[in-house]
Amino acid sequence: FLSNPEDIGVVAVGFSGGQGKSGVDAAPSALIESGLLAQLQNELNYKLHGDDKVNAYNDLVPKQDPPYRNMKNPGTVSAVTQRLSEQVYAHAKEGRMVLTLGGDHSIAIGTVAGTAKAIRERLGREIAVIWVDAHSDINTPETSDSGNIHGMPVAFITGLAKEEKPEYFGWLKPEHLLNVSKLVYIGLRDVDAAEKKILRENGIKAFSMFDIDRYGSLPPWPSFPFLVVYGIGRVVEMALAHIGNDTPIHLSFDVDAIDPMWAPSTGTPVRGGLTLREGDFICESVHLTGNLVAVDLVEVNPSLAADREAEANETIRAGCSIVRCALGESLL
Ligand code: B3U
Ligand code: MN
Ligand code: MN
Repeated sequence: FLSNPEDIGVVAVGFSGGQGKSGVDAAPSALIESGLLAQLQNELNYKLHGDDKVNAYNDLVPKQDPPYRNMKNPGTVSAVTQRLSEQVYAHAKEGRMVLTLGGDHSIAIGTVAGTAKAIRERLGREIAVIWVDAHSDINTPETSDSGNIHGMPVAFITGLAKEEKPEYFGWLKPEHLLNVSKLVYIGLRDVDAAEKKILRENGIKAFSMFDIDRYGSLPPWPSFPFLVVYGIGRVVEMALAHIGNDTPIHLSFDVDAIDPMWAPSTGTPVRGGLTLREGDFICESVHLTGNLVAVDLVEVNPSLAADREAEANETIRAGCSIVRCALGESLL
C-alpha cells in the first residue's frame, strides 16, 4: 500500500464556482448526511482524519471577480483550489489516502496538485490520474466555449494551460503537475472538437463509451448466447496497464460518468453512460491495485432533479456506492 491503508483524510468542498449552477455546493453535506462517512468508519473500519465540516471558502471569494482569459470566476476558483491543494497535501504528506467530496470538477485542480506534490516528496514518485467522466475537462481558457473552469481542470494540472499570475492559477508549480502520459480517461462521450484535438496531439490515453462497448465480446460458448462479456473489464485492465504497476493512483470520479438512469442529479447529464455496476467495477479494480492515494467524487447536484427527492437520492446513493467501492467495500 502506498498510503496507510487504514487512514483517510477527508476534505468536504462545498464549492460551485467552476460552473454556473448552484446546488453542487450542497453535495458534501448531502453525502455525509446519508451516512457515507459513518459507514467508512463503522463498517469499513477506516480511521478518518480532518473535520467533517464542509469548507465553503467564503473568506477567499474576492469582492469582484471579472473574467480573465475567458474564464468565469477565475480569481475565486484559483484561490479555492490553491487552499484545497494545501489541505490535500497535508493529508497525503502524512501518508493518508485523501477523500475529497465536491463540489464541481474545477476542484480537481487543487486535489491533483496536492497529491502530486505530496507523493513526489514522500515517495519520490509521480502520480497517475484516472479521470472517470462523460467529459474530458481539458479545455484551455482559449478553447472553452463556456468559460466554465470545471471544463478546464485537466489542462491546468497537466500544464497544457499555462498562466504566470499567481491569483489566476500561477501558483501551480512543476511539483504540482501531472505528466500527460500518466493520465487516463474512462467513460468519455461528450468531448468538444477542440478537446479531441488536444487529446490527439498529446497522445493522451482515453477510453470512451465506444471503447467499453467494443471491447466487450460474445461468449465463446455458442450454447449460451445470452452471456455477453462486458468491455469494462478489459478497459480497466488496459487503463491500469497504461499507467504501470505500482504507480500511485489518484482517482477523480465525476458522477456524470454514470448514466443519468442512476445519477440524474448533475449539472450536465449525458445519456449513454456507464451503468452503476461499471462505475463500481472501475473503483473496485483501482482499489485492488493497492496503489490508490486519493479519490475525488464531484458534480453531484442534489437540487438538479425533475423529481427532487427521488432523483437526488438516487444520485447520492450512486455517489456513496462509488466511494465505498473505491475503498474496498464490496470485495470479499
Ligand atoms: N466541454 C464543455 C462542457 C462540460 C465540461 N464539463 C462539463 N461540462 N461538466 C465545457 O464547458 O467545457
Ligand atoms: Mn468532470
Ligand atoms: Mn463531466
